[in-house]
Order: sequence, then structure tokens, then C-alpha cells
Amino acid sequence: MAAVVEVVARRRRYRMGLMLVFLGLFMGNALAVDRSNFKTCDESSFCKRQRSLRPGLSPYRALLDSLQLGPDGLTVQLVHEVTKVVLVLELQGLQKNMTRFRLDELQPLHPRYRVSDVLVADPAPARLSVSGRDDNSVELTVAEGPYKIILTAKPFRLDLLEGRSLLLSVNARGLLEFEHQRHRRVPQGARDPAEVDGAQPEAAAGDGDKPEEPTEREEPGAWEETFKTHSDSKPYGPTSVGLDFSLPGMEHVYGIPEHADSLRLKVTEGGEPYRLYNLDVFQYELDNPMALYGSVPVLLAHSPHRDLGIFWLNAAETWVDISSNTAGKTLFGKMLDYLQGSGETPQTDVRWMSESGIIDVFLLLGPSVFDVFRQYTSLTGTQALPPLFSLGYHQSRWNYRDEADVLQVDQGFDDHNFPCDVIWLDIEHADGKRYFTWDPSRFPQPHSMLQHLASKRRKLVAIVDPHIKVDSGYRVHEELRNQGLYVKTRDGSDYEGWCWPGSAGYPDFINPATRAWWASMFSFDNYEGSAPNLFIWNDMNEPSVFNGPEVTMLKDAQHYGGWEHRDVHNIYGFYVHMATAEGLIQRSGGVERPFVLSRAFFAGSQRFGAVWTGDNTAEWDHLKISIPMCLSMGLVGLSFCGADVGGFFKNPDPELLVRWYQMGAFQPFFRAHAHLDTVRREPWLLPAQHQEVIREALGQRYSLLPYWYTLFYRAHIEGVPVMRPLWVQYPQDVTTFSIDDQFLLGDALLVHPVSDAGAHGVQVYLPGSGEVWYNIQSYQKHHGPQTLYLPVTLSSIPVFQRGGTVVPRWMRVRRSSDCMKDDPITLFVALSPQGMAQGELFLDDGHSFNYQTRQEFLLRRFSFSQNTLVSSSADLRGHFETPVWIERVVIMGAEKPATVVLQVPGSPESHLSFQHNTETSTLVVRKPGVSVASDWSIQLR
Ligand code: MIG
Repeated sequence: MAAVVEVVARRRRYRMGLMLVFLGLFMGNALAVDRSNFKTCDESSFCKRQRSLRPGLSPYRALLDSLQLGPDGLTVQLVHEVTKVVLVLELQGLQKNMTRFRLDELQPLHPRYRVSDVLVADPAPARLSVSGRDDNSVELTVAEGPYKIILTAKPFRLDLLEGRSLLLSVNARGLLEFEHQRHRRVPQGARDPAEVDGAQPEAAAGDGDKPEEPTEREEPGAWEETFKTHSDSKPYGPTSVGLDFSLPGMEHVYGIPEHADSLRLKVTEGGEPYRLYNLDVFQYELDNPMALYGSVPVLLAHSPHRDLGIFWLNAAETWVDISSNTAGKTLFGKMLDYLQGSGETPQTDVRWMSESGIIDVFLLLGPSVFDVFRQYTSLTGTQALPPLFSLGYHQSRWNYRDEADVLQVDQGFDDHNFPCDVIWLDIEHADGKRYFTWDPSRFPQPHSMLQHLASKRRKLVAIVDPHIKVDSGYRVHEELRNQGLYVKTRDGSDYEGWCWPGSAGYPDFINPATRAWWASMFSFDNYEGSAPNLFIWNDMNEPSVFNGPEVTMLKDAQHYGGWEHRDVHNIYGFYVHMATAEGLIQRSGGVERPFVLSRAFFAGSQRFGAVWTGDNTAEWDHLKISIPMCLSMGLVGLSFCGADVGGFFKNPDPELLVRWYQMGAFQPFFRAHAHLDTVRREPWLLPAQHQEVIREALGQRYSLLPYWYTLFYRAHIEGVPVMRPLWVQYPQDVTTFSIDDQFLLGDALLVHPVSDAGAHGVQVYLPGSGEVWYNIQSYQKHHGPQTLYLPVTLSSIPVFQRGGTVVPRWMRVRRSSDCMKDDPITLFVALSPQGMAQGELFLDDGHSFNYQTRQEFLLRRFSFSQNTLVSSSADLRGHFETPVWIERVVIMGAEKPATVVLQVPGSPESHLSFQHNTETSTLVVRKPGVSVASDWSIQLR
């Protein structure tokens, strides 16, 4: 009877919950996240267990007798002194100054999930050799590496040293906690809680010498866990893993997106840890460590002398705690310590905790942050080179109603003279939220709509979400079901969740067969109405499940290979993105580059396209947070990041919308988007004066496309971020370490968008002693380092070009990037105080893989010194036929020459006309008229 009542009550709660979710979705009034929908660490049983361990002596001991050294690294067993459970440590030196180690159970009851498909290749090992040994430790030297590793047996720890300085220690605080798999021993509730507490390794460590009876902690939550109305059966019991890393000398850490928080990570002691668990968080709040849509378990540590990275390769729910021995100390306190010589070295400790899987860690040892970027992307791949159009402006909203609406919006851009590359269709375009189809009454002729856009040299993006309507008349569903490609529940039936289409299945993207099938759905035959100028948007791929725990899938759902959803949760969206990008590549026979935007992501997602920061709000603070959010992603490989311009929820006033266009124009992925319930806000709907300012911002974006494209090429080739925090370029300048309101594009442009209502001026920090910065609007020159007060108007976008750089631009803004790609280039040369400058330009067809497969590209280098600007090839392998020529050169910081001479090999010298502005020291050289592909020089005499 009681059970029946409970079931009824549960159902009621469930319905109520659902109703509330929907009310929330459709009303959207109180704009604050409902925190009670999401777990705190205390409500996540493994996090609570892990976090309850306090620093102390580790109960783990390495059995040095078991140590084996081979060409691929070392293995050694670790024993837990209390439980006697044995783990295996595999330790590898890797090429390029990296170390990897993995920890797993020697005899697991059930294999543990190991993440695949994230690493682009097996990382090349560097030989390890034993260079010292005593009773309790082994010193290892890494071939060609400047560092050594000391493995201490008891208590187990690893120390990485370079020379005599300690770079990083593993398990120095004794927080290694590897919950080995066990048989469930006693029914729950039968244990004395005191006994449970007493079984903590810290307490046990003291009598580590005399082994105790194995004790197993079986707290509530270890074998079953409930959250709100959802229960998680845990057939494998507690399986979490946790470990601490100490970073001596480090006070600044970054990364581990996605969080709506400051760029520099905060100390989490006394609060919540940063959480990594891909979630569809309705109306997310700012300055908060709560999980969001994507997860990249990579942390960067920075000091003026050194940069390091920690890559924790685990796809389960993960929490990260950060503590510091200087946190809370005032600057004055730190100075006193320093003067009295009494201060400890500053140190940051980072602790990772994951619910399942193995411990698999890459230590990226820099030494510079650029080395860390290259190290990380050598493992997980670099940013895919975007098609040129995708760097243009994207016009989206939920929803453009029908074909006529799309065509009117398209025409609106032309009528009002705004450039635009792409129009987007949200979920209402499909027939009853059946993706890969079109609503027959609103989109009866998708093909001709696409053709019309193609004639304007524009593209369309349509949404394809991974929740598939359960409907026997829907081919997509039928095939998935018949081929057994859906995620299953624990009992083996197809898992069904509630989402936009109603009851929905979720393709099991962990299964390669599902991905292959999904990819094939994008062929022009399978995706009816599609065309080569249709590209794809993957939303809701956390996955979002309206009636699931924390709006996602049950953790005990079953995936291919026998894995639980628990093991693979954070990588699900990565695989959706991967399969979709693969589908777009295949539909063109491998010729065309894809464009796919994804909301969920994981380490390596950069290989598949772009990401955005999800459902933000039309508020000034959301405008501001787009900077640290995208910077954090760029640091961990995801360069192609943007935030919904204008804000998704609510209606921005014209000033906020204008400022958001100015911000978005200087961020990598530039898309305006808005909620279904918002008022239309296409740029021409604004008052005339605001329209004009938006036109200018769009103009800035389009004219800088050659620079953007070149930066993305660099990100693609080398793994360096496009949008960069200042400290990346000024690693010794402490002032830059916590800057959240400005950023760099490449190494040439510094951007400080206006992000305050009613602003009359901004304080811009111009870094670099001996550096000069030119205001790109006025050409006024400023010396670094300084904080410059710059008065602003509504039309101001404070942007500075660093002296010492060359930035290429297209000066005629046209309907779309495709209309501009053959236009002539103007070079903006900003001279350093030494009269030097360097820059480059990448060009290809803008859309195919021919730059790769046929070397059809140009990479030109421009360098200015001794009064001469020289254009040469920076990559002799590349050849590309192009009508693009150099129409003008603007040189900032130049004195007035007597004459300007053009030299082209094999032709006689010619004189060029020029104009000099003495007030700003700017020289404009007209019509060199040389092809961008050729070698030439321009001399100021
Ligand atoms: O539950 O497709 O973040 O950009 O417009 C909302 C409708 C589902 C969330 C995305 C948003 C998109 C919306 N989607």
C-alpha cells in the first residue's frame, strides 16, 4: 500500500516537474536558472565521497618490484594499503615534452571505459630510462626531454622536475582515490555509519603498516542514487576516480570550459567545484561553476616563467576543485611574506574527480603557452579550417516562419545594404520536429529556396537534433529502430525520452555503425530538399532530455559496447558533431569542407567545426561574459566560438543590440540568434542611427575577413588560438593575467569592445614595454604598457593594431564573403618603434579540401624592414590561381619618403603614387597593382 502511494506520488511529482519545465520554457519571465534542477557536489554521491577525503598520507604504495620498463614506457603496480586492491600505473614519456599516465585496476570486475576517438593518433613515446634508484623511489629520465620524473613508492607520488625545479607533483596531497569495483556485500542501511567514516583512507593511512581487514565504504548512494524523481541504478556500484595535482609557483589557472565564469579560474574551496557534465541549463547564471553544454577537461597553469597543461581524458561526469596557498592573502600580505622571506612559494592545487572510467592524464609541460597549445592539439587535433563563408555574418532566429520569410530576410539585407552570408532555420522548419524533413506547408519548396539563396551567394543552415521522433511513419526512426541503433535502457529496450517532438529515441552515436548511418543521411538523396549550400546545426546534443535527470539521459542507459551512459555522457555530443561533419564531407565525395555548429562538445570537437555558448540572455553582463567564455574555449583548442548576438532570451534595447554586433564582429563565430518569443530584430528594424552603426560593425568584420581566414589557417596548421587572452602574448605582464574585458585576435589586433550601457569611455590596457599600438580608426599611436582612457560614442569599437604587424583587408564590403573573395587586398602595415613589421595572408578557394589534397593555396609573407616591404611565399608548396591583387598599402608610423618604388623580379622599377599624413605619420601607397601571388617589394626612399 505504502509503495503504491509512493508510486502515485512520484508520478504526480514527475508530471508537476514536467509541467514546471514547460511553464518555464514558454513563459521565460524570471530569468534565473532553477538551481534545484542541477546537482551540487553534495548531491552527486561520488563527488561527495571523493570530496570528503582530506589531504593526508596516501594509502597507495607503488610496488617497485613489479616495475617493468619497455620501449613504450613503464608499468608498475600500486597497492592500496588498506583494501589491498591493486592498480596498474602505466607511465609514458611522450615526444614534444609531454608525459602520459594511466591508472586502472589490475583485475577489474568489469572493464572500465577508455575514451576513444579523441586522440588523433597514438602519441609517439619518448624512451624512459632509470637514472637513479633507492629503496623508496625511482628516478626516470625522458629521452630528449629536459625533465625527470621521480616515482616515490610510499606514499605513492610522482614528481616532475626540470633541472632542480619542481614543475608538478601528482598525489602529493594523497587524494588519489580509485573506487575499485566490488560485489555488493550487505543490504543498504545495515551498516553502522561510524564504521563508514572510519574507513577513510586518510584515517587508515596512519596504521598503513599493519594491514587491516578490508573495509568497503558502502554509503547511501554508492549502489543506487536518486535525484529529485529520478533514480539511477548503479549495477557496478561505486567506480569513481580522483587525483590531485600540485603546481608549485603557479597562481593562475585557466581552461576547463564550459562555465559562465571569469577567464581566470577561481579557488573553489568552501564553495562548489567546477563541474564538467554536458547539460542543457535553462537560463544559466553568470559567475558560476555550474556545468553547461560542453566539457573540455583541460586546465592550463600560467606563471611568468612557465606554462603547463593538464589533460584529464575522461568522459564521465567530472568535478574540478582548485585551491591555492595564496588565495585570500592580500597583495600586501604577499609582499610582507616576500620581504620577510617567510612566504611559501605560491602553489595551486587541482583535484579532478570523475564518476567512472580510468585515470588517463596527459601532462603538457610547455614551457611556453604556445608549446602547450601545440602539445594539446598534437593529441586531439587542430581547429578544422572553416569554409570562408562561415566567418561571415550569420542571421538566425527561432524561427524564420516559412520560405517567404526566409526570402524576405534575405532581401532585407540587400535592400538595407548589410552583408550576410547565412540564414538559419531552427526546429520549426521540420515536419513536426522530424529532422531531415521540411514542414510541407511552410517549406514546400526547400530546393528552390536554397537555389535562390545560392544565386545571392548565400547559404542556409538547418538544425538537425539528435532526438528522433518515435513515429512508425518516419523513416529516420524506423531505420534506427530496425537496425538497433538507438541507445537502450538498462533492460535492453529502446530508451525513450521526452523532447521537442514528444517521445523521442536517441541514436547511439558511440556506435560507429550509428555514426556511419547518420553520416549517410546527409547525402543529397537521403536528405530530400538539401543542396550544396545547406549546412547543419546540431543542438540538444548534451543530450537534452526534458524529462530526464538534470534534463539529460539516465546514467544507466546502455550504449554500444556495453557501456553505460555514465561512462560516455560528456562525449555523446562530440560524436553527434563528428558524424554530422563526416556526413557533409561525404555528400560531396570528400571534396567540400563542412560547416557544423554544435552546442555540446568535448576535447577534440575543434576538428568538426564551431561551437556557441548556448542560451544566453539579452543583458549587459551576458554580453561581457562572451569574452571569457570564448577565450576559455580557445585556450583548449576550440577556436571557432561565438555567443548569440543580441542575447537569446529577452529583447535587447537598441543600444545593447548595437554593442553586441560590435562584440560579435570581433569574435570568431558571428551569429545573431533569438528565442521564439522575442520581438524580431533584423538590423533594419532598428532606428536609422543604430542601423548605421551595425552596418559599420558588419563592415569591419567583412573587411577583416582575410585576416580572420589567415588566423584560422594558423589555428588549423599549428593549433594556436584565434582569439587570445592578453597574457598569452604578454606572459610576464601580471596585469594581463585576469583581464576579462578585452582580447587579442592573433598577435596583431587588440579589441576592447564597449560592454557598458551609456558608456562615454573605456579604460583600455595596452600591454608591452617597447610596444606601440595604433588605433585602427584614428591611426593615433600609443605606447605600451599603459591604461588608456578612450572616449567612445555609440559607433566606437576600440581596436588597436600592434606596431610590428601587417593586417590584410578587403576594402569593399559586398553582399557576402563569396562576392568578395576575388577582391583586391589592402595591406595595413603598423611599424614597430624599430621600423619593422611582419604579417601573412592565406588564400585558397575558400570551400574545398584542395588546399590540402592538391596544395591549391597561397601563404604569403609580408615583412617590412629597412624601409622596404617585401612580399614572399611562406610556403613554397602552395600554388593557387587567383585574380586577387594588392591595391593599396597603408603604413602606420612611417615618415614621409621622397619616393616610393615598386620592384617586381624581371620588371623595371616603377614609382608609385602616395600620400603622407604628417599628423598621424601614415603613408598610403596607391595601386601597386601586383598579383597577390607574386613576389615584389616596395621601397620607401
Ligand atoms: O530547448 O531549437 O540553444 O539556440 O533556438 C531549446 C530551439 C532548443 C536551444 C538552442 C537555441 C535554439 C532552441 N534550442
